[in-house]
Amino acid sequence: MKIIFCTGNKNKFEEVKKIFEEYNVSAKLVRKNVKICEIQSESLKEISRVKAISAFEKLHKPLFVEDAGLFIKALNGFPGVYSSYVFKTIGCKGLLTLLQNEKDRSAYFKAVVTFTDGKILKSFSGICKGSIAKKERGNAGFGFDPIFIPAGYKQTFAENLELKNKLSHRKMAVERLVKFLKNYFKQVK
Ligand code: ITT
Repeated sequence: MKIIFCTGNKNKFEEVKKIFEEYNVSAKLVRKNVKICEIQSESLKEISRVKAISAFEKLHKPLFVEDAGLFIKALNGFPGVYSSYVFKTIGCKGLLTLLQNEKDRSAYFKAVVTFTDGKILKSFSGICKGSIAKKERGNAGFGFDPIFIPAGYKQTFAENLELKNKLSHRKMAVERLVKFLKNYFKQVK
C-alpha cells in the first residue's frame, strides 16, 4: 500500500516521514508536488480540504495534504493563513520588527492535515503553543522555526529539531492521521 503526501515543502515531508516511521505505518509514504490552486480563506481547515479534493482530482490515489500557519496574538492572529506569503515577503525579520515593542509575544502554530481517497474526506488538526523570540536563533527546520519557542522551553524550534519533532503542531495532527490510517488500512485490505 502506498500513500501520497502532496506538498511542495521537503521539510514538512521529512518531518511527517519520521512520524510515520515512529508509528510503524505499513504504507509507503511518497511525496508528490502537484500544482494545485490554493483557495483564499480564513480557515486552515477549509484550505486544506479544498487542496485535498483538488489533488485527488489530479492523482486519483489515496493522499493527504497539510496546511499550517503561525498565529501571533498581538497581531490578532497574523500571519495565520497567510504564513507562506508572509514568510516569502517579510520573513522572520519582518515579524520581529512588527513585534518590536510588544510585551505579549504569545503565538501558536496550527496544522490541518486532510486525507482523502475520493470517498472519505477527513481532517486532523494539531496546535503547538509558544512565544516569539526576540531574535532569530538556530539553523535547523524551516520557515518561522528560528523565532518560535514552544511553551515550557527556552530554545527555538530551529535550535532543537528533536524537540520540534516531539511536540509540534504537525506531530499532533499527523499522530491523529496515523491512528485513523491504521484502521483505514485494515478496512481496505
Ligand atoms: P505546501 O506545499 O504543503 O502547502 P507550504 O510551505 O506552502 O507547503 P503551508 O502553506 O502550509 O506550506 O505553510 C505556510 C508557511 O507557514 C510555511 O511556508 C512556513 O513559512 C510556515 N510554517 C508552516 N509550518 C511550519 C513549521 O513547522 N515551522 C516553521 N514554519 C512553518
